[in-house]
Amino acid sequence: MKYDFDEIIDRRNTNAMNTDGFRGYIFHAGPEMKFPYADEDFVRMWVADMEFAVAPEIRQAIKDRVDKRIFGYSMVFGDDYYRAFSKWCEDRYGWSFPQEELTFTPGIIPALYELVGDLTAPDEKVLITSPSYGYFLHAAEFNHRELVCSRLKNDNGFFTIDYDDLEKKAADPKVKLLIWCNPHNPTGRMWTREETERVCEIVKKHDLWFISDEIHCDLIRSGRRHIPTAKVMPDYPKLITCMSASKTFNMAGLMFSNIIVRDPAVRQLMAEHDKLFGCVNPLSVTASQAAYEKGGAWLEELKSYLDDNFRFVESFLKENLPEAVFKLPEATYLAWVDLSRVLPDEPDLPGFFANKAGVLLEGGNSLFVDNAEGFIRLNLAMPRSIIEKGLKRMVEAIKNRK
Ligand code: LCS
Repeated sequence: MKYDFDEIIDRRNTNAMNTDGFRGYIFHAGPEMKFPYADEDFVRMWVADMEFAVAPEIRQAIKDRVDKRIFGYSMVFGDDYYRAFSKWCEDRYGWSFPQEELTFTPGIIPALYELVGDLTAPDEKVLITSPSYGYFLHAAEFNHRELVCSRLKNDNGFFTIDYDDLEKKAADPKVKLLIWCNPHNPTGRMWTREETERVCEIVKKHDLWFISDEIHCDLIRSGRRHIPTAKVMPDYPKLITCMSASKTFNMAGLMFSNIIVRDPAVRQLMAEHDKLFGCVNPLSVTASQAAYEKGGAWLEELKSYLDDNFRFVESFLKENLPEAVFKLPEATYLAWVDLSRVLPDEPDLPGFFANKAGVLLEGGNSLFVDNAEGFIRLNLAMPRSIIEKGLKRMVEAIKNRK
């Protein structure tokens, strides 16, 4: 391996959410919340960023930009960025899109917050599948829109779409927007072409706006290929695709994402509502472009390392926690583990593991909206030695509780 994914990097004093933000995010608490573990002794398997160093090719590009010494107001001019990103999409997904459809936001969360308001009226509803990434709910709440959940079906840890239920909910005349997640956080499903086609048919039939959040589309098991929703419905004008190098290359803090919007009127609305007037952080553009131009080799090694992390967790759980239900996910670096048979009467799984095992993780409906009871989500984007330590502590805590 050319890149070192075993190195343990000290993230203290970097204002990282991962190290310093868990009280607020997981427990809705402030510094008054005490644990039997010092903050630096936690094994942190929660927020979806990685413990790995950003690829040296990207770091070098940022350094080169820093050496230009001026960081004035910046926008994405010319077509260098578009060429880099569209080549990435062409090479990896066999898909491309016209340059005028490409817009930028400081993260996909801000895009969701804005689009829910732009695409729906106050009495209209937003449809998602559950369990769900929490910010799909928060985007609806922020805009005071009602959220409707269609529960994914769980077949022994493998999740599928309940088409009858989705169709029934899409048929509600007040439902105007489907926020779709592909690959899916937290279950790790990569929707197949057939599955995507059926969902697209439902969307078309009921004339919904369709946000396809594909932020996890590069973080897939080796050998797999992502199918953008836009490739399955090449002509549907009400589709918006969200992608970003931020998750793939561990630079979420740089706050830069690609929002591909087909409808010119929606692009216009987004531009009007853009509090940044189209300005972007120059270091972020440089980093994203370098990622798409030079990050491919690093990503392939990362994927291989993650594949091994997943195999390690699978065999560890089989051996040490056989009642846990866990299927290797097709995508993401997140393990979605059903502990309902292991800890059937534990109402607060993140609280239990933080206090009894010194492991920070997310789980349950309070973080994943609905249909998540009894589940925990483990972030595996870290050196294997840390994962091993975390899992051992978790198993020990479960034994002590029994
Ligand atoms: N959409 C999905 C499906 C995500 O999983 C995340 C990050 C975002 C959007 C956020 O995008 P950003 O605003 O950073 O561009 N997911 C996270 C998670 O599950 N835990 O921490 C972050």
